[in-house]
Amino acid sequence: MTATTKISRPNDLSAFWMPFTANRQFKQTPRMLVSADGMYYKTDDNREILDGTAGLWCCNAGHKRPKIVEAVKAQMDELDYAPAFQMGHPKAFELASRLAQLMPGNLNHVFYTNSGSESVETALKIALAYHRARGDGQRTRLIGRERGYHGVNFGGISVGGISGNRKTFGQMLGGVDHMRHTYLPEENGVTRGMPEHGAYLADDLERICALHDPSTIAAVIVEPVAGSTGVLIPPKGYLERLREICTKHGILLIFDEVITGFGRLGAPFAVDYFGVQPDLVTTAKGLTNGTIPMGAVFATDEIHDAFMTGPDNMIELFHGYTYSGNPVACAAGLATLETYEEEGLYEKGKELGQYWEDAVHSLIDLPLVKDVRNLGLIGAIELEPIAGFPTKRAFGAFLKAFEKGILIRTTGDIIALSPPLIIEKSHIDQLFGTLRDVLKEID
Ligand code: PXG
Ligand code: PLP
Repeated sequence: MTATTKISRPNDLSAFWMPFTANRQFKQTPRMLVSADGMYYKTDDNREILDGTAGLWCCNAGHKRPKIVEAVKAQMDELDYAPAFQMGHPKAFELASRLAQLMPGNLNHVFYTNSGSESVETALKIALAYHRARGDGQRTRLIGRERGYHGVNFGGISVGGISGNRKTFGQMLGGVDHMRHTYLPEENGVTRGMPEHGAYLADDLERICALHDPSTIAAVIVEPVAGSTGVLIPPKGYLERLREICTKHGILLIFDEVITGFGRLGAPFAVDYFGVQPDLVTTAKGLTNGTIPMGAVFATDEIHDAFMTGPDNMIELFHGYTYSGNPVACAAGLATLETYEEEGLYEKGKELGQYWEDAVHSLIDLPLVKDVRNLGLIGAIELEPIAGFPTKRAFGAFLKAFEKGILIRTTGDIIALSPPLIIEKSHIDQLFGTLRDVLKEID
């Protein structure tokens, strides 16, 4: 039977093994999105759903943006694919130059990947290879943080700090250790913006240095704001302190900006927002507005140049993906950057920040709400868990919210919100008005 004669069975959901999904539960009562425009999705039963999460933190300019749609169509007509190794095409260079211009400091070199997970693997490998290229090859340890999320590949889950993502997958990378996470509910509960207490948590890196000896440590990787594990905002002074300790010991600092990149905080990157300069930055998601899979790792001049020393016919870094710098992804990336710039979307987190913050904090009076926190256009509403049934309450909220026409995201018993940056005050009112009703109605 050929593909064209194969009977289509739209009601058969069994073949698609869905990611990070309770497959059996979902397939009993599926939630299907069939189109999207601007701030709204549409479901197969023709309901509009307000997107409170920018897809999965990636559609920062909202949906079906004309410039991106046109650029992708035109690119498919012109050059669909070009080999990525020992070949180039103009848009890959153009996009890299524009990205390097957008990123502050001397993070001037861009390595393309296809996802956040691949960006993380790439950055960790560059860190190891950098030290080796400089004759410092004993630096092989990688340090992450509890409650960190760095994607799902082996390097990322090893430096990541989520037990559910780690426990099933064997020994993972050797030589990895983890710092304490930055959530201090006693001291910093119900904080607006960055918490006051906890810069000292960065000193946990000194403890790890004392244990392993800093000369064995290649890199530290952190999310400037931890997203996936429930929006953990760094205490004032924490990232600065981490930078100081890394510099003191010759350890590379990697910021994983897969979520914070491309305007989420009200600046192009967390690097701008916090004014702390890392050595490597990982990105993905918002780079193409979520349309075509693409990630990018930024490296400083110093790191890049350390590789450019041998004979010039030598491959400097044994790493790369079939789709690194894919032309269609590059076209989407260029059109995305133009859309962000033309519409002032990097500024939105600042412009709407106060209104957003007030909306997030307006929910604290509800009995089920235990903590609320926010930064830029990110918000978290932490619920009291149902005793003995962690995650159940928040998932109930997610289902009820979808029924009532808003898309929220939950992790554990935390609701995380991260709307497209084109959001307006009326959408914020709709989002939080509906969420208030949801939180009153659920068990
Ligand atoms: N690093 C960070 C900081 C991330 O947030 C990744 C790496 C991995 O990216 P990819 O493209 O491989 O998924 C991420 C991804 C959620 C959620 O709901 C978050 C992510 C992905 C899916 C859902 O919090 N973050
Ligand atoms: N597996 C096999 C057998 C391959 O040939 C390749 C790439 O050539 C890969 C995996 C890696 O694929 P990608 O470059 O898309 O990551």
